[in-house]
Amino acid sequence: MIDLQFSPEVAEARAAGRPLVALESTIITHGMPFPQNVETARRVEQDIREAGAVPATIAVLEGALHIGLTENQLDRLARAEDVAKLSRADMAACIAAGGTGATTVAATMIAARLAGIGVFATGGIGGVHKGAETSFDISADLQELAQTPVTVVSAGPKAILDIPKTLEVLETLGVPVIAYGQDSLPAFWSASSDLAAPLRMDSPARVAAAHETRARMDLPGGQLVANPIPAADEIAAETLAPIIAQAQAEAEDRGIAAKSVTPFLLQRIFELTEGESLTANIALVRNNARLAAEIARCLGKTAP
Ligand code: PSU
Ligand code: MN
Repeated sequence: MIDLQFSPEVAEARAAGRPLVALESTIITHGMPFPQNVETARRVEQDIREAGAVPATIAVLEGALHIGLTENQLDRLARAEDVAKLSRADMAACIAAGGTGATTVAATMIAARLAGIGVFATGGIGGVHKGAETSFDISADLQELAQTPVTVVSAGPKAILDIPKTLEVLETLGVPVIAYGQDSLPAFWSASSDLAAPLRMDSPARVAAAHETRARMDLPGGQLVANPIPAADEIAAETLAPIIAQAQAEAEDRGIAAKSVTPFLLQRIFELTEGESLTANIALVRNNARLAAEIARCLGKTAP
């Protein structure tokens, strides 16, 4: 088994059997500008503590897979430029080469499983990009959800994606997609979409019970929770649609491809909304962190 580098806070929580919530680091290095990225990362960790769980932010630093970062490590990662964005395909290569990289949803799920952490909070998962019928751009996050048993709390697929196609692929892969507290599938910056979610759950205990039932059935793969952004922070889908379309057209004109697509789109939408998309993104991540902490607290407490 690969060595894991636990932060003092996470090591202590493990020894005491306290509930842990994994957090990714690509959102810090590629999803938000400095200094909002590090402020958000710290704020989200604090939200998890206040909700009675322990945060474990995951990253690869100089060849070591870290489960939980110190203040200093978090700060250095947030300021660093040209950090690799790691997914299933390149995480091991980065570790073997002694490199440094931020973990995406897929890579964070792999690390969380190795560390025995069942729940992970993020903003939005990667999915099927618009135009995937020609570009074939489908995030490795979807395959990961199909094979790694971690419950991922998101605000739904990012609205830059083709959401109906993303749902279809998740269905094909056998991934439970659970809207939290409503019937409609949340769409990241907007609390609802015109698509019904395949499943609905109304309490953290129910999500935890479904997670544990899957484990007892020996089913590979995780669950995707889609937690709607709080109403006060959402941006209407109609407002965003032309902005997303413009960002997408620019990405195509400039030949942006592969790993750069999502970071480019998020950055352009941030500029075009004059920061409003970032404010909403921060609110939804915090909301997901609080729910993930509640789910983590229920794990191990549901009846077999
Ligand atoms: N959620 C956010 N912002 C982000 C991400 C999630 O609010 O930047 C990151 C996650 O790491 C996710 C990645 O795995 O975007 C998706 O990248 P891609 O589309 O290239 O698979
Ligand atoms: Mn992609």
